[in-house]
Amino acid sequence: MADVRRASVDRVTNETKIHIDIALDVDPATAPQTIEIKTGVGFLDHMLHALAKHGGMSLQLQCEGDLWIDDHHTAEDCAIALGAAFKKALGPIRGVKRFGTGFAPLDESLSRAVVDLSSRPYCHTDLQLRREKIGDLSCEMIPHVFHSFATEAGITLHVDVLHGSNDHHKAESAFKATALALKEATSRTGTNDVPSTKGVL
Ligand SMILES: [Mn+2]
Repeated sequence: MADVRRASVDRVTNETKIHIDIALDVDPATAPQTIEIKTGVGFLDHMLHALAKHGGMSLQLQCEGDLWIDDHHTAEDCAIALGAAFKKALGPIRGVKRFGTGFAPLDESLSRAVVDLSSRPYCHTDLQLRREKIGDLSCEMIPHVFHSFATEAGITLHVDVLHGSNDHHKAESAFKATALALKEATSRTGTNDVPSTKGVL
């Protein structure tokens, strides 16, 4: 297969210290899928693991964040660093599909995600979350994670929970749908074309 698209990112502030190794491609022979997420926030680990798994990525992500304050800086900064790593691994937008759509059910919940590797950061979310928290992750941070990731990655991302009743299911289906959309958008076309009438993205 073509070269595995990889990147590493270190992001260090007074609030969080993050290291990421990402690979956008998996090859059972030369680059098997490996995922290890340690943010200190269990439900965030679960969501990022689902994103990597179903996005066909390998992802190592370690974060030492100021969880004695709350989960805000950790969730936000992991999403920012992941967006930066994704963008770096992807490189110039050429030879890829650019658009991707994902639908993922989890029992009664169904989510839709649509991605455009547009180089124009935009994010819309409608996740219908009702609880204050899921595990140790504040529900208000879940849309913020999508927004921070999309902004830093430079992509257009729309994520909607179409229906559902269990907040854990809704959130997980939203991350899985996003994973499927990213996987399609980043998949290679076998050409070196820039997928834009402008000739540049
Ligand atoms: Mn789950």
